[in-house]
Amino acid sequence: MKSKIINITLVILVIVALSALAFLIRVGVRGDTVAVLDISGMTCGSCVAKVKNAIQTKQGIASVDVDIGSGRAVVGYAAAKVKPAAITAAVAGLGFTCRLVEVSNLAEFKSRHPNMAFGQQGAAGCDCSNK
Ligand SMILES: [Cu+2]
Repeated sequence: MKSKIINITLVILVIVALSALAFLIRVGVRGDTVAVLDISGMTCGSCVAKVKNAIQTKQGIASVDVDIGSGRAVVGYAAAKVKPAAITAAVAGLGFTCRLVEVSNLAEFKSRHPNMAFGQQGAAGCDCSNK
């Protein structure tokens, strides 16, 4: 009985440790560039989740914010690791029409959009719903 509890505790600890590690690896990407995408065809939260996932799983992505109302996605990424064309292609691959609106480095983006909130990674943790 006692060893069963210890086993369960161990399993839980391992799961927590692994998810913490996965999180660290993901936020470990330092975004130095911000791409703003115009996406048409998103109709519900599931579309948003699909778009987010398609972008997020690419290498070099630091943050993804998708706003269904404006059809805008703001993506923070490492320019050395991924090209904006690859990001739009990932979204287009889902069947959405995706256009690259703007690419700027972090400083440019902040000065152009001073009211956008940034995520803790220093990339575009943008709250587009404020627009
Ligand atoms: Cu949908």
